[in-house]
Amino acid sequence: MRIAVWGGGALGLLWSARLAPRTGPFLLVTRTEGQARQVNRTGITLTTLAGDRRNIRVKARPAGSIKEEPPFDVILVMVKQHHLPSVIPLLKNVIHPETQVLFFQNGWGHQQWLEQLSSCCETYLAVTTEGALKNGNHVRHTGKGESWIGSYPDAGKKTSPALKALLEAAGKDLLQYDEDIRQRLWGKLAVNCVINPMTAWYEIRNGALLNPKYDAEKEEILTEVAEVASLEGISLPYRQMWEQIHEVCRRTSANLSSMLQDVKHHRPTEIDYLNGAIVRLGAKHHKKLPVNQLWTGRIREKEKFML
Ligand code: KPL
Repeated sequence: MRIAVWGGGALGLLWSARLAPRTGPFLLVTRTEGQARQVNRTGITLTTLAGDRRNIRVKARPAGSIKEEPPFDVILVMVKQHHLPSVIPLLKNVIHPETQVLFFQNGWGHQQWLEQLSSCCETYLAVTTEGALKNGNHVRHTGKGESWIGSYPDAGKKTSPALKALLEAAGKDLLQYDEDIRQRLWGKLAVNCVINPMTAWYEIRNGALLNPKYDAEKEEILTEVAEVASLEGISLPYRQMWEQIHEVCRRTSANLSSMLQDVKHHRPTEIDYLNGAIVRLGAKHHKKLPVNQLWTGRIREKEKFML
């Protein structure tokens, strides 16, 4: 089984370090030539949750050099949503009809790419709650989470042998199959729509959101997200989601959310795929969502100021 992780960010490095020793031929596809060179020279350093430091040898190549290749059997796409338009044409060069392509993006909006690709390979949505921080080719596993995949857009598809092999190699601690991945995606979306913009705007760690002074704002965002979810045929029980958001804040209390990290590093954020996407979905149903509109505007302002 030829397997690739596409994307050398925190998640891509974490998964490469954990998967490469468990699978057959493995390749990490990076955006830059410099990162591929460094990974090939020194490997990936992983600091585990327990604090152990390990060095894992992994083969890497820059995306631009992946042209004429034997196709991969499994590809885990771990780039941010806004990089997908440039990655999809490259992916098309290295897949065959049975290639299993797993998309690990945050938020809402990448489904369009899966719908487009699903005629040439087998596509899956992935949802992960793992936390990781990257510094060069060193990745620190900062939060124990879970990762789930489910086929999309063809929800009822049978698991293929290549996917079964991946699930076996990864083991349940790394990856599980979910028949109802849309529900799980919405659950994560709701969590991110509350935690990410609020932590980025106030520049606070996830745990600080447990302070009751933020309750009213969390509640306003969540109410609108649950409303749109219901219009999309997804039930997000309010109490359960409220608990889940607080559970994530507790579990990742010392972490900086990915949006706060983006703001601090002057990178574009994922606001358009989180609260921005909620506003767009609301508009599709002729529903105005002033709170999510407000948070989208706040983060766009912050981006403009920081970029
Ligand atoms: O997924 C996350 C993110 O930062 O994007 C959470 C769950 C908020 C953890 O930081």
